[in-house]
Amino acid sequence: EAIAAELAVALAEGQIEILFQPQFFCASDALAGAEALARWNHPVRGRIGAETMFALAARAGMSEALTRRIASQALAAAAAWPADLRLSLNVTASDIAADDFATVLADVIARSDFPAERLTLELTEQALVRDMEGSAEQIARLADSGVRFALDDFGAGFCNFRYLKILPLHYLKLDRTMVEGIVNDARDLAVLRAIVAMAGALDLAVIAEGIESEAQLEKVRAEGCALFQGFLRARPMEAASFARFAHDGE
Ligand code: G
Ligand code: G
Ligand code: MN
Ligand code: NA
Repeated sequence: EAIAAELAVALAEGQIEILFQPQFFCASDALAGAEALARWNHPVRGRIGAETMFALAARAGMSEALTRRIASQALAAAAAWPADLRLSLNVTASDIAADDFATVLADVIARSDFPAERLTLELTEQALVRDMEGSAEQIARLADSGVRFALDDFGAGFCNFRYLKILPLHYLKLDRTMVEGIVNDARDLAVLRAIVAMAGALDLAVIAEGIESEAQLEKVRAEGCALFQGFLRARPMEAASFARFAHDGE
């Protein structure tokens, strides 16, 4: 099919680009690592976002090839970072649905120069709904090898608390809609406070996403979020820019 051929060209010719968005510790403002955000720079159609790209890959039966490429590209870049920084990768529904998801990822990690212990995989609830128990098994296998897991976009959709019970999670990543209103809306702040308390009871570190103002940062810090990410401090950047940012703070 046409899409499969185009994706094959994209993989062969390096049209898949990965941007890295810095993540920081709330307490110290120190750099903690980065989230890899992939996109397809198509020579004719222009920039294709990750979601569309993965939908096309799924249709073309190329999900695994795309996942392998993005993961290995991101791990290769991260191998040159200072050794205290973590890398976060997003995991899609088609990844998790594959029976050999854990094996594929373990293989990519083994071929890289980046240790499993510094890798975080961000899972969305949407990625988990299809087969939660099957996914949980594969997630547990990767967790045993040192990979950490984050539940991404928390608060954006239907929250199924069962994920919190059965998955070996390390982080809870708040969707940016959970952060947007906390400065001006008492109810929004109350929801944030309750989630942070729950996360604390479950021994999960909270990552606040979409921090765009100092006032928001002050609030998530005061409420006890461990980490933050957002345009206030840093936008997603090219690999070389992030490497500079990581080594000498820009
Ligand atoms: O950066 P951007 O606005 O394109 O991100 C849009 C969405 O695409 C986000 O929800 C993000 O999690 C997802 N995404 C970005 N990069 C990847 C990737 O490499 N793999 C997967 N599965 N999703 C990604
Ligand atoms: O769904 P996920 O969390 O994986 O996707 C992260 C997305 O959020 C990326 O597309 C990234 O560009 C975007 N993002 C990160 N920080 C901010 C921010 O401060 N404001 C807004 N509007 N988007 C952000
Ligand atoms: Mn994410
Ligand atoms: Na998110």
